[in-house]
Amino acid sequence: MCHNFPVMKASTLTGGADARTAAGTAGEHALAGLSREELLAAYRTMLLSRKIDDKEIQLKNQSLIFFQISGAGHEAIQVAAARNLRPGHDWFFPYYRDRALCLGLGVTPYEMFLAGVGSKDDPASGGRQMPSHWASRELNLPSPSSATGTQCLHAIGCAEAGRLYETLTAIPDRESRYRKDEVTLVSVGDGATSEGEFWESLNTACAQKLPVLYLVEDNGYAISVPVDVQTPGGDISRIVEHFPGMTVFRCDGTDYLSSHTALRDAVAHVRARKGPALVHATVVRLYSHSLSDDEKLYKTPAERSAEARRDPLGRMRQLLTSEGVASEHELAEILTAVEREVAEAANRALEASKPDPATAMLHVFSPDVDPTSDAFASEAVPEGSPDTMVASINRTLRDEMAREPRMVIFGEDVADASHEEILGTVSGKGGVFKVTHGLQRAFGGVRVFNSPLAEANIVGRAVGMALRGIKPVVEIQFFDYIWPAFMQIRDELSMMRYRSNSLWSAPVVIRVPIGGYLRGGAPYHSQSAVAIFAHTPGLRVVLPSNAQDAAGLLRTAIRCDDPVLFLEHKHLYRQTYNKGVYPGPDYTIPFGRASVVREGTDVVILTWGALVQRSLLAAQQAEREGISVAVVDLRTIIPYDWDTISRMTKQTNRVIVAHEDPLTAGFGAEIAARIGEELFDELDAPVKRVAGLDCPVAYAPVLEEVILPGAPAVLDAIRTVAAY
Ligand SMILES: Cc1ncc(C[n+]2csc(CCOP(=O)(O)OP(=O)(O)O)c2C)c(N)n1
Ligand SMILES: [Mg+2]
Repeated sequence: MCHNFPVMKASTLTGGADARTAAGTAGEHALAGLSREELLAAYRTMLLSRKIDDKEIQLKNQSLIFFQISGAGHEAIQVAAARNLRPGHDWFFPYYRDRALCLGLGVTPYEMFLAGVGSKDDPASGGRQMPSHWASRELNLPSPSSATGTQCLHAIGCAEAGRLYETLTAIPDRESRYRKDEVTLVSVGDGATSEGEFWESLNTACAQKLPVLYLVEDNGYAISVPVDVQTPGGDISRIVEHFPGMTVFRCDGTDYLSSHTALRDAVAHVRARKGPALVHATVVRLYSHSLSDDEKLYKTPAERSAEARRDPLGRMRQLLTSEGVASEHELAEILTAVEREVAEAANRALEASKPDPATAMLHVFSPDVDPTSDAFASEAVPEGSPDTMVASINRTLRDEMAREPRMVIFGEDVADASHEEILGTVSGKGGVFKVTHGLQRAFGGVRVFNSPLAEANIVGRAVGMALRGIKPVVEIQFFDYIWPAFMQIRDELSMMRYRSNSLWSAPVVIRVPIGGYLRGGAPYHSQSAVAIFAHTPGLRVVLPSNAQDAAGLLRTAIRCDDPVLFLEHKHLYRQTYNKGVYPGPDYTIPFGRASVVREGTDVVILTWGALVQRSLLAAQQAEREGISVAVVDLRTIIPYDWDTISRMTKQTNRVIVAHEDPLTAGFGAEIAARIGEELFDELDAPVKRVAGLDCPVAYAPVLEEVILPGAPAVLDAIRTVAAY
């Protein structure tokens, strides 16, 4: 959300003029079969929503809360959605404007104000999220982000999780985790439908006929950008209705009866497992985008007053009185009661405690399962003869799939063959590097399957599944192509636990082939940029260099409760020097424990990945020159093993950090800086970095050889540091 400017017009709620000019549709609908109680309850929630907005605006202007975004003008469609769905039974992926929806589901005004004041008692985030990011376990309301559109893919994963629980009978507690007729609701604005994630989600919703209900609340604007600029033809449902299997419903989202009818029919459609549906509701954004925006800068006075005439509250009041559902007096009583409730809730929230500053670092990772602990230290129980790293990873995945019925594997080309009936005739693909070969054959296409060629789709769906306890271990085919998923990784996956104060988490493992030294890998099959992910709080970053470590670290990744980026060096998949004997089906290695792969007394090389072997070769040569070099394989970057770094620095007093990432802002810079800060007195030479050049990896082998550091570059560094 954007927030820069302070102005906001107040609610026109209590004025009746706008209501009188609103177009009523009540007669046509004969009250849509709704009882007096239902209509009044709906009205009350709509009114409550508006009054909370207005109170928040007041509090923001008094600097008692720090952000405000309103749902004014969207209340009718949202309450209709809430009243046609079932909190705690169905699942909900709303967006920041869905106040009335969330009130209708059961979030209380007090909880809303707790978020506004940033209280530690805010049940959605404990003061970590902006207001209007509601979350609740009881209501099946996962923690949302502010990123427009990412929630669409979570909704897909959520709906898939329901289907997985329905299908995978080996999951012990599955009955309590899904409902046969559950619906997943995802709501977006007209602007958010331009995000790729919306379209990626439609692909999967339709291809898999998932029970997902899209609600597009089209207020004609994305901040200041009008919908005709946003969407070809200015009408999203005209485009979406051509998706095979999608059913579109349209309604005037400012008219409660029209909204109710559309939602009732759409929910019934999805609940009956007839496929996904999309409700396109036209609404009005009665206030500026947020309190930081001033819509007078881009909406004409005529446009603004036309919008005000469609105020859903005014229209509802007119309906209720003209149809004899309630008198003006009764509506006034409701207003008084709502205003009292809002004032009391706000006052209570203003008294609530703020978070303790000492808690700022809590909930970055799981407080329950610590993958750095001795609980993950185990003895290898070797089996068979030495095999490659690729074989070791395949075996580990196989053993974990057998052990954990909630685990699923998906990504591009990871299945053996999407059309299972041909598996009798072909041996199967099983990944472009064959890491997942045979897993679909062993565990079936429900648990091992291909995704569309869409990286955000892979990670976003995995997040949605993990929210419900499925254990996705997904593959991004090449590190070079992880970037469409970066939004999902950085703003969703890694942030889910922190932003919700551990109410929700998404412990997904993302396996990614990484790195160069391939001869011909070129700029798009050789990238290494580990440091970018190290700069993503909430994500574990693991990079094994040999077969046995790969097994132990991957198993820890799968069994821990944090999101893990598991980086598999392509060049190391099938070397002979890093082969290992499979260490058994329960072998785990704690994160944050480096491996001293060579002892030495004069210089220590801190390294990981493909540079481990190159450093060893350089160390052997240096030995012949009379320099004793230790080599430390960090194995995990987040967390990194400071104890071992510190001990080895004290032992040798001369340090090299060697990695494949480009030099500038590589993770070596972090380690060097920390050694400089904390161990300066131990150093007999400046910390030396050996790294890739600050350029992409070029195709021609002669270029690749100078761009990526090899043993000669490490040896040069050893000589320099030793001679200092
Ligand atoms: C990915 C992303 N890009 C940009 C923004 C900033 N932003 C917040 S809301 C918004 C407009 C959204 O418009 P729409 O989807 O129509 O919803 P509305 O606010 O109109 O209800 C923008 C650009 C964001 N939050 N996320
Ligand atoms: Mg909009």
